[in-house]
Amino acid sequence: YVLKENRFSYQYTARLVKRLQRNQCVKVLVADDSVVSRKYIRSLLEQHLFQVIEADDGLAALDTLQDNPDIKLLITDYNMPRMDGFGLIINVREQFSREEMAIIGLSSDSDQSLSARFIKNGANDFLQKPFVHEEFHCRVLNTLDALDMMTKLWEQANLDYLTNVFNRRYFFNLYEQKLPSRVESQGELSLGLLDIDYFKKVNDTYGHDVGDEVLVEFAARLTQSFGQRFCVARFGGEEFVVAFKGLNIEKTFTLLDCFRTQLESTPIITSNGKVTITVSTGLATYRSSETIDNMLRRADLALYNAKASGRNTVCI
Ligand code: GH3
Ligand code: MG
Ligand code: MG
Ligand code: MG
Repeated sequence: YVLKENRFSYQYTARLVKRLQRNQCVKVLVADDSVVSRKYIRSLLEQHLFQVIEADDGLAALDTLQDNPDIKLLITDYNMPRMDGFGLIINVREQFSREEMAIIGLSSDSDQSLSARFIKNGANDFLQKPFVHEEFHCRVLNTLDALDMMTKLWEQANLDYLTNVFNRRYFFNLYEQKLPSRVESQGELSLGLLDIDYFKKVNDTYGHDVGDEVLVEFAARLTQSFGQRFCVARFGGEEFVVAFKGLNIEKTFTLLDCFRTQLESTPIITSNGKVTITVSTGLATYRSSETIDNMLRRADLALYNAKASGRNTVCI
């Protein structure tokens, strides 16, 4: 019986420690016009090691969010001057989805319809003031656990399991159908289709695990070179795509060719020694009102030409 008890308490403690570690990385914004209320909520959150930022009304909260887009949880009062809680969350939901930020509404108002209205406007939960500490903590932790779970689900659906770049599904969700309007609003668009040369040989020579390491490093270099500005996705196997938007074809070509020369001159360090790889790239630039499938077909044709002309090259 004692053992059982210990095991329970060990698991309980482990869960608590894990949560506290998570909380340390979580920024919470508290929007409330009452200083007393704000300080009180801050003290409750800090007991659980959260990073707390305060705002004294809805407009101030919006400003704070511009400077801190990594805020994970917004706790907002209803009645506030300049902009109330509803105005605030309607604005916030235009910029941050439920997968990106959680919102808990608060009010000391006795109006019973407030909780439903908060939730309809985009809040995840609502608390009536005054509340008991325990309920506050339970709701905050539940809301954040749900957010973590949504983030995990989103990542599993949209990121490539091996290399952590976007997957095919994400790429097509982003570009399918909406192509013409997207290109018009963002300027030129080119797709670079990159395929590692003779990758089968890497697997055959060094083994599949080293092949995986090479793919991970190749994706990391793509992200390093292009990931900040452009969408980098793994299409499957050793084939990747980069969507260059707002850049003309000459500049895009230069970037891709630069990546190619850097790749061939910088061996990849693996658990089985250095491996040098090269890449062939097909490049296609958007033509008026064509579909993403058509662009990809043209990029694939250019890639075929790059392979046929001896590999380690960029073809248009
Ligand atoms: P080419 O220059 O014509 O592109 O030749 P290649 O050998 O790169 O192309 P091919 O399509 O014949 O072979 C691709 C290889 O990539 C075959 C497959 O086993 C390997 N591959 C696909 N996905 C993975 C993966 O996730 N991990 C590893 N290690 N290998 C993979
Ligand atoms: Mg108020
Ligand atoms: Mg290949
Ligand atoms: Mg291939």
